[in-house]
Amino acid sequence: MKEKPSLLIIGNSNVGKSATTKLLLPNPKKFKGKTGKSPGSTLFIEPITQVNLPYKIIDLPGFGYMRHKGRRREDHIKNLIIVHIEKHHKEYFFGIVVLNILRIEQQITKYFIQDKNSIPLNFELLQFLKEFDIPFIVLLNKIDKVSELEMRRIIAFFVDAAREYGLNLIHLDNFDKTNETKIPYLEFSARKKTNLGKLKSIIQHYFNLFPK
Ligand SMILES: Nc1nc2c(ncn2[C@@H]2O[C@H](COP(=O)(O)OP(=O)(O)OP(=O)(O)O)[C@@H](O)[C@H]2O)c(=O)[nH]1
Ligand SMILES: [Mg+2]
Repeated sequence: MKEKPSLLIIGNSNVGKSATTKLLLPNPKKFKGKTGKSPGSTLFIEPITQVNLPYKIIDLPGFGYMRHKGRRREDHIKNLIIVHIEKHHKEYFFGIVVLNILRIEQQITKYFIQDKNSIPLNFELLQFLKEFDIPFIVLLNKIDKVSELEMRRIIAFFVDAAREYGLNLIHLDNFDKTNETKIPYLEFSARKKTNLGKLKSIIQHYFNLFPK
């Protein structure tokens, strides 16, 4: 029997990757990975498989935001992720890039101020995934922590900044699945399960398309 295709879950530390993973499992109680208050809860690349789940989920360790745990470990994790994707990109039918909506502005502004020639890590990651032809969605998580107005403002800022780096983002509701030059995004809350149905249906769409 052929291996099940994989779903990639990637993003900075503590953004809610494991919390999102848990919501996709038919049997969340059996999920051994933990979600935690301390960044760096997930440290190993271990595929999650369940009998009633038609694909594997790879909940990658988070990078960044681990300064107290040391730069060397941070570089190590970044390397681990790059090597992993280079080696396994063909097995992925879809990817979810999880961002913490509360950190977006700060992160982008930091790069603009520090070094105008450098590119924010998350944009770098989006470009990296595009190069490997893995279709993916950007999940703006933790929207339960901001007001509707605040959310709209941050999203507009994010979409504008991304465009400057040549990344065209579009809301999932307006995303054309037959023309993937744009990258879909979706506001989300793993805590409140906001838009979980929409997320599941785009995952299903790409799962069905994947050659098995
Ligand atoms: N308010 C709120 N908290 C959330 C949400 N999603 C996750 N969290 C919390 O954020 C913290 C980090 O969540 P995790 O799922 O462990 O994050 P992670 O990205 O897997 O973190 P690492 O494994 O360290 O990279 C936990 O305390 C979660 O309960 C959300 O949508 N809203
Ligand atoms: Mg985790």
